[in-house]
Amino acid sequence: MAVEYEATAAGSGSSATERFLSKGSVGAASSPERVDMLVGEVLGAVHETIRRHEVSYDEYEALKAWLIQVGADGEWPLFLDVWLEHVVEEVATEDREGSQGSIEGPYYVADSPRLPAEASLPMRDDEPGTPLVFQGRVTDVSGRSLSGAHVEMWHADDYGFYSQYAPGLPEWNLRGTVVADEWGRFRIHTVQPAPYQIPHDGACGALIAAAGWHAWRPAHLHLKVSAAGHRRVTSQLYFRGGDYVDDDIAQAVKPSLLLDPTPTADGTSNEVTYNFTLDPE
Ligand code: MBD
Ligand code: FE
Repeated sequence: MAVEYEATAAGSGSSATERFLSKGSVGAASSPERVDMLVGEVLGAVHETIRRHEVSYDEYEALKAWLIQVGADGEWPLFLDVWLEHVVEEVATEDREGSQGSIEGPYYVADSPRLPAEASLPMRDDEPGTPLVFQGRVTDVSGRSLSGAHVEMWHADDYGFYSQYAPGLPEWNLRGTVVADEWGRFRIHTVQPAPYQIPHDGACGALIAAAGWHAWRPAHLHLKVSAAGHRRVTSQLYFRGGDYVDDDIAQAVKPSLLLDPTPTADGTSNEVTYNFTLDPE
């Protein structure tokens, strides 16, 4: 069972907003014709829902207050990545031949410490959780080694907290960029993450409570795997049979992303092999 903890919107949502804005990634991505079509369609669908279900003024005002609160809580990255990103990811990667991926989510940080092909992620001396050895190989679609590929990994700790988004954790805790060896191999020592609970004191938590949903994502490892001349794969890997694997609030689980770790001979840790195949650019 997952460990209960106090997730705060103030702690994680607002730092995700700040980081996203400072990336400067907000800009004109589409022509006026396309904006007209996309926004027109979305608004048309909302209008249709209002008519079909006879949405009242009270409900309209509740929506208005809630939308304002999402911004005030800094939870737009959380809201969008939990409820929309999985479809954007599906559309963006449907032509891939190589490894499938999943959503990035709100807690990626670029430029994590660079580590050799066999390495431990930065962690505290007494880092809680079952040790996990995550190993594999990065190849192209014809099976050729991608020497020196970068395997970026970030994940929550045993309590479901991400460094840089929860107070009290070392800056790069459980985040690293592992450089694969000349055969594309890597071996990463870390600990198994816990399931992640969406913060419940903010607007997203209020929506979840109002709709009677649960607030959980299954335990997951986040990865970005890249090599020169190849398409980067952003992925998440899950633990088969774990809580919420079949019921992820972010709908970001795919069968090819399930891990089956096995205990090592001495029984002190789990070990799993997972290989990545990158499409050409
Ligand atoms: C997460 O850890 C996450 O990966 C996503 C997609 C949304 C919220 C929290
Ligand atoms: Fe996550």
